[in-house]
Amino acid sequence: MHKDHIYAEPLAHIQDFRFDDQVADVFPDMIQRSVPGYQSIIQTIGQLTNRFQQADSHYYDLGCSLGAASLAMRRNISAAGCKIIAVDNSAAMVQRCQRHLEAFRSEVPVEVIEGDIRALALSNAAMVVVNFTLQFLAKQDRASLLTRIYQALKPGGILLLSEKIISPHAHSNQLLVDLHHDFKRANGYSELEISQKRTALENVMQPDSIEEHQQRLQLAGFEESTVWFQCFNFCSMIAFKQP
Ligand code: GEK
Repeated sequence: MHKDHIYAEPLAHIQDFRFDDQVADVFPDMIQRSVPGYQSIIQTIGQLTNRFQQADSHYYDLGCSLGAASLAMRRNISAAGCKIIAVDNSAAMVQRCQRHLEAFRSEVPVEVIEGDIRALALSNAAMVVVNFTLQFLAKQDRASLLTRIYQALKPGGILLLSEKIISPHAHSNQLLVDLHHDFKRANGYSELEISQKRTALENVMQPDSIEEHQQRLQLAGFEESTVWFQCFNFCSMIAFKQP
């Protein structure tokens, strides 16, 4: 696993963060050291797949990066006639994702698509995973994606939505940010790396609060949703379509 040193040296000009070759090469290290609970979330995606799988269905991984969620779903599908569709608009991610998936044998087919999830046709879904991807879409594009996901889900289907979040209360929000930065320091990131990465993400990633997510999920049609994981300013939710 290549170590993430992308922001280790002072940069004269910090460009907006992009999912290019440089990022894709260090992505597993970057996400493990930056997102508290990432591995537990991936494991739980597997557990949920096992529980909510339906035969003859699609399983979507939207913003799949290197395919960690697709691999977790694939390991847990035993029902017949299932297919995983993994989508990302970064060519660098999609190429590596394809290779990762080919490195393990499985009966369950996976289609890896290079494309924008905002323009993707969705259908016949037992489960849709949006693991830390919605936060990269423009705010005005988020509701329509969730509505299309709800419409594509079969009765009894679920959406797994993980996001970096903000707290609407300034004091709590600052504490969550500080605790997250402590987590990054403990994982070997320097002050310079933390601050340069923060600047790079500023225009690219705009988090919502949990309340905003819940309202949006409800408006999209989801009858029920729950936060099943939170660590500092990172959380993961499950939204249900009634059986
Ligand atoms: C994981 N889910 O390891 N269309 C398609 N892909 C997009 C779009 C878009 N409009 N916008 C961003 N992406 C993964 C981790 S990373 C999260 C997801 C992070 C893609 C982008 O190219 C990147 O690969 C991914 O969403 C976000 O479980 O790096 O914090």
